[in-house]
Amino acid sequence: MNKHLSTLVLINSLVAAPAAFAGERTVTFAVDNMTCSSCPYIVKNSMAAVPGVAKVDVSFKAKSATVTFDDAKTNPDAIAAASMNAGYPAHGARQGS
Ligand SMILES: [Cu+2]
Repeated sequence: MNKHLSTLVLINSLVAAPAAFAGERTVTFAVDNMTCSSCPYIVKNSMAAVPGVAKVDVSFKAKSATVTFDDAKTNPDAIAAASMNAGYPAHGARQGS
């Protein structure tokens, strides 16, 4: 298998079977201070910058952020702190999406 092909296989397996990775967790936070449609991008970028975070979906309408992360590398407190440092306190992390 050449290098290019193996990269494609890796990407496919990440997309197709995220639950197969040990230690992966998804939590949903309530996020304060999102007042316009640009805010979710800032929240998303600040949470995504935390090492170990794999995926962030922010809902402006629901004022929430659903984050998938590797719990060997980070935790909900660190993710919430990153958002808070950007001006958007995140709290009430609950399991699942
Ligand atoms: Cu805004």
